[in-house]
Amino acid sequence: MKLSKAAVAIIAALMTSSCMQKQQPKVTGLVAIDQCGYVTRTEKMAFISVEAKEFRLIDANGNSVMVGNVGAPQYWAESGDSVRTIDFTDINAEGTYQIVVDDTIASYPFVIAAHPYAELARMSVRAYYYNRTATAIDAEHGGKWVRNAGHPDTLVKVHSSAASKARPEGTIISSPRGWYDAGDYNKYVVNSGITTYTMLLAANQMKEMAARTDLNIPESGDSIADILDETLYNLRWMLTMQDPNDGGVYHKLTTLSFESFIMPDECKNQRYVVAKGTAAALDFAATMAFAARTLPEQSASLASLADSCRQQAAAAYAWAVKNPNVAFRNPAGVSTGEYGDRFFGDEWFWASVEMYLLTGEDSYKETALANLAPMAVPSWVYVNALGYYSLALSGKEIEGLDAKTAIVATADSLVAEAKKSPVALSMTRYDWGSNSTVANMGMLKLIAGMISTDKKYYESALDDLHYILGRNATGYCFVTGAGSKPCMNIHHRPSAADNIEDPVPGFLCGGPNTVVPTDCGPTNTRSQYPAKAYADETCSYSTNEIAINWNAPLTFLVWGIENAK
Ligand code: 9MR
Ligand code: 9MR
Repeated sequence: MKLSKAAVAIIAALMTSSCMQKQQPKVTGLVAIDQCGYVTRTEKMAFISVEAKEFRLIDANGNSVMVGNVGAPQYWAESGDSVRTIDFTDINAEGTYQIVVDDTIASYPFVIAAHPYAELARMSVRAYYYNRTATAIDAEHGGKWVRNAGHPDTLVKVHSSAASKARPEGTIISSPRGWYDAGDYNKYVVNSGITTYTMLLAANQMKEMAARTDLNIPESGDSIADILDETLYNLRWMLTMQDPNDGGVYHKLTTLSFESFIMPDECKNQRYVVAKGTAAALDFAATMAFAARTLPEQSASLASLADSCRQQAAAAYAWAVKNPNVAFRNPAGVSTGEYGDRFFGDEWFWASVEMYLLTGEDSYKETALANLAPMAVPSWVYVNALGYYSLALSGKEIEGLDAKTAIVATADSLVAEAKKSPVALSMTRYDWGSNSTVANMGMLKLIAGMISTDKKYYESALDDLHYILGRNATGYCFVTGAGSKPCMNIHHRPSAADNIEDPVPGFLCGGPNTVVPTDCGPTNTRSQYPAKAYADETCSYSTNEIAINWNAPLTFLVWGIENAK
């Protein structure tokens, strides 16, 4: 049959009309990618947990640059999903891309670049600036998240639990500065210890990056690296938490109960320093000893601060020797964060290693050896890894304590675990703050890489970062203000009370866990699968709070990745 000219024209018109056009692939979070991008010349993978056969990688103009097969499904026990791998490692040209699966599903756009995380590296430290207590956040440094100065903490009362002869109950002390711990407005020494140390370690291990990274904070432009300036804001507060009369360290500075969701300058409740404790004293001693040893290398102008750190570290350690078993529990009438810990072997180990590295005195070495235990991924409650880090990176040695071998062996077991995982993840247990567990694992691997130079540690740390930035079971990028679908409704009082839609940027949210499934009310709407048990809701303090000790390993991880090339 011969078609008339008119018929041909009609068919041609139909073919280009929308009803005949192939459907545009739908952009969804179903393709789990690192929403902040991938580093050129590294392994690049995305995961998908729905039925899928073929994928294409398209560039910013929509042109296919790669076609490949989606991998076979593998069961991920913690998420309950069968996960398939999309591997586009071969593509290294810098640019913006999308993954299209079976011509129906498209990922969010993402970049491949030599330095995809440069801004994230800044944001993760700038988050601390936003959590400063006694500083007004101005437009020049804070952008739209302007707020008044929060708690001055110059008229803090000594709580009955902390009373001593020299400082009886009700004594007024001044304990200004420091960061708010988290989404609440209190300041806790135990948690500040690991946080401050981790930030100091990042600044110390990556001095050049620290020196060139302008964070746009009030101190920017002075002679000290911005990341260090930011950290010293908290360290200087910590120094005020020691009772100069006996060297003991108060566990926390807090209201009696949590403030409601109001801006910090609206808070009017009395603040107290509460009970001294062994964990606070040892974490304080360790952090200050590290600061005393390393600050002078950073800047001559920090010599006198380092001297105070040295003296106060020794006094805190001496208090702990006299009070070796004072476990902190919230006293009657105090209901804020507890950070309670009954086992101090790891704190003794860390503090003793730091004191030995600072002073060279044998008694510290002996105490460190007496508290030797297999190293574990660090958290606020278990800190022996920090002693291993310091020793391994110090260039010094302690006979009978092979820190380098221990770190590399621990990293090896984490890498082996990730190799077994369908999503290249070392973590199998989802605790409160699980995202920080992932970040601390990544940090540990990077430190192993600093010691051994084997590239596999860097690659595996990169997988940890990919998980945090969106390659996980929830579809969220777990850092506020980053990626295509970041967490929005963090359990963070200023972010909830400031009438600004976007949360304060740069914060790592806690992440999935099944610890308090009812934090948003008795009806459990969270998944039973730990990797999916996450709620981007303000009420979900157990999955969506932020905390200083969670951001610190994120900073180390992102800085370490950015600095590695
Ligand atoms: O807001 C509090 C948060 O900062 C803590 O991490 C969390 C766990 O201690 O507790 C939150 O406060 C909640 C309290 O524990 C129970 N009642 C609801 C509070 C949050 O609105
Ligand atoms: O990070 C802490 C987590 O390990 C505990 O299980 C939890 C409950 O005690 O508390 C977390 O720390 C919170 C602290 O108590 C108060 N400020 C907010 C912290 C993060 O949620």
